Amino acid sequence: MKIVDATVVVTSPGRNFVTLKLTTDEGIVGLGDATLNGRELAVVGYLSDHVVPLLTGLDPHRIEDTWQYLYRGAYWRRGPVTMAALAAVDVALWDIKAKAAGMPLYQLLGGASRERIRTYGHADGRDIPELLDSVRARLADGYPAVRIQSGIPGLKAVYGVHTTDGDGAPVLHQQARPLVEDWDTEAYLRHVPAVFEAVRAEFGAELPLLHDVHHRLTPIQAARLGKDLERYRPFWLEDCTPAENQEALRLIRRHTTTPLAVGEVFNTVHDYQTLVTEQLIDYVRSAVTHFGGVTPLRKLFDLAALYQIRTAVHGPQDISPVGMAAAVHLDLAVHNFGIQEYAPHTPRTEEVFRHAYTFTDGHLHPGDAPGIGVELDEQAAAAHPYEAAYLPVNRLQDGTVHDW
Ligand code: GCO
Ligand code: MG
Repeated sequence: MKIVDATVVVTSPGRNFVTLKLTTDEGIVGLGDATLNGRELAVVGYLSDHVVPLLTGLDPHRIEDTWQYLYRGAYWRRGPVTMAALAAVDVALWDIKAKAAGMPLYQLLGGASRERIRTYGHADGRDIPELLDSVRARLADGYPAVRIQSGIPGLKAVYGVHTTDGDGAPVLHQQARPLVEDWDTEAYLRHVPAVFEAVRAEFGAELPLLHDVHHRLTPIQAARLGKDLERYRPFWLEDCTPAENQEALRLIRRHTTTPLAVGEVFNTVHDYQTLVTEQLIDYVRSAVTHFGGVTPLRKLFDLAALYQIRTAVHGPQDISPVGMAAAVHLDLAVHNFGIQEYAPHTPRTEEVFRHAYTFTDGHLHPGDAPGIGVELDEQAAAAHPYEAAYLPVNRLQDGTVHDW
């Protein structure tokens, strides 16, 4: 079998998605997600100008070899643009291989290790009463675990507290220039324990509660927050510091038993080396789409398994249904699965990407369609052209830029 065509499709049914479509001489089509929120066209350029010309004529069955050829062959390694482009090729090749085998992808990855995939949903509110309503709504949706994010007294806009349009798309992400949010670390550190206190008081001790710090603290601040939250038994504290400084997690780990989750902005196993081998974290959080695909993410998961570290694939709405499908196949197959983040895509997005994966009673299943089980409706995609959109930026109250 040979690849005879490679096309990059950009569509914006509410937010931008970048998809690579590979076609073989046997008429098999494979899809891969290359969406990098806020920097989409950089990946389009990388793919169209530098990768697509190399793909035609290759044997799609040689997934590992193609990955190494594109990764080592570029000489310039790593980075989100490169690894999103590689991920799209890798997932499209797995899609083709599984379709050629007449099997859903999870079968080629070793078969199902469980019946279904436990997820967590997002609850948020501008204040605690609004957050409690949102937790109630997620529980009504069936979610077995909930991430809680709350507005902070005195701050006008913070990460994770979204306003949505009529279609459920987050308004914050539709800005033609980055929206400016504001930040005060002390106000945040004072408020979060009160948020957990209120949610535990309302919903009891058993509900798994997660919280995303979104890279905003110093190591000692993160250590303090981890300690302050221990009595509420969080499921995890996510991205408590900017973890490109992996050594920082040593200090945090010495001070708290609150489980730690890291990795959504990482793109290779090297970014995790200290964190995993020194057992400084409990969950690895990379997305298939930003990590170079199923091939390298599986290797990370196997390394993590040696240290009893579990998986928690990043699953925001800015991963397309193609990237989400690949994640759900991997989740079903690996032994050290932990939890999957999941926020359903909008109806407009689901018209463009029809998927076999299902969400029932708070659990995902990849379905049994051959391949990853996603079809791209190119006509529907063409009706939603690219729109420039940035992620927000964050400033301290004196105007200094802070991590968002
Ligand atoms: C999460 C993430 C996202 C990111 C987003 C950036 O835990 O789901 O933090 O909300 O901010 O994916 O594009
Ligand atoms: Mg996060």
